[in-house]
Amino acid sequence: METVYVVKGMTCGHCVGSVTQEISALPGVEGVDVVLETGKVTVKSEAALTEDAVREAVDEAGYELVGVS
Ligand code: 9UX
Repeated sequence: METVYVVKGMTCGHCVGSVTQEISALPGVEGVDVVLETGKVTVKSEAALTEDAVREAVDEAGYELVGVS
């Protein structure tokens, strides 16, 4: 399944790398695609992730989760 999150605060390619790395480390994640310009982070996973787990990963990277759709 795919879930789209919105992350606030990313401004460069390194930010994208950090968020990608942290979310990729969550159990069950198969792919992460970040669009820097919009802050949209599409996460492909074999099962639904908890919003808390994703929020924590984003937080760990130094950014803020502001939306899920
Ligand atoms: Mo550099 Mo991207 O501090 O935040 S990693 S702009």
